[in-house]
Amino acid sequence: EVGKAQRAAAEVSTEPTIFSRIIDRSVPATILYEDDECLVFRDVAPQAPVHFLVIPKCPIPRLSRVGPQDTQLLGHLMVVAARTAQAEGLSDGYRLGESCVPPHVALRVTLPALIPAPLLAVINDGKHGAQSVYHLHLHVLGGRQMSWPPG
Ligand code: DGP
Repeated sequence: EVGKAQRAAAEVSTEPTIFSRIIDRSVPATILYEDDECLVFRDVAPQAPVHFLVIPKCPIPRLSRVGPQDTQLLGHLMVVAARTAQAEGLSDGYRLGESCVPPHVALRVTLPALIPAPLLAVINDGKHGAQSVYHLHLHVLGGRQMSWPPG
């Protein structure tokens, strides 16, 4: 669990994240879909042949900060995730919410005994949830067989 714990960051400020800069186009990303409420773009470190993120344009930092006023928005994010998955050709299914494998997991090839198996999660909330970017996001992964349970 070392890698995941290192990658997870505590929520230290309410400053805009890298995702705000993707929304305003000051950081480039491969954008798959956009509307007034959300943005969909490919993950910079894909963990499957298809791996994209669905984010609200309003900067909700994490799932535990949502309230009743966000009910419609959260439903919209899931509908957009499903429609984008269809557009991406994921007709054999996909996973909504799996998180990433730590970057050093590639070392498992050479040091399998020292490096833990990839740790998977669903929507990451906070430090214990191994969240690394504090702008709420859904992961969508597909194009390969997923395993269960996530770690
Ligand atoms: P999480 O661990 O659930 O907070 O995942 C954050 C994801 O965001 C992670 O899979 C990598 C992705 N990511 C981080 N920075 C960037 C970036 O600058 N561009 C893109 N496209 N994705 C990013």
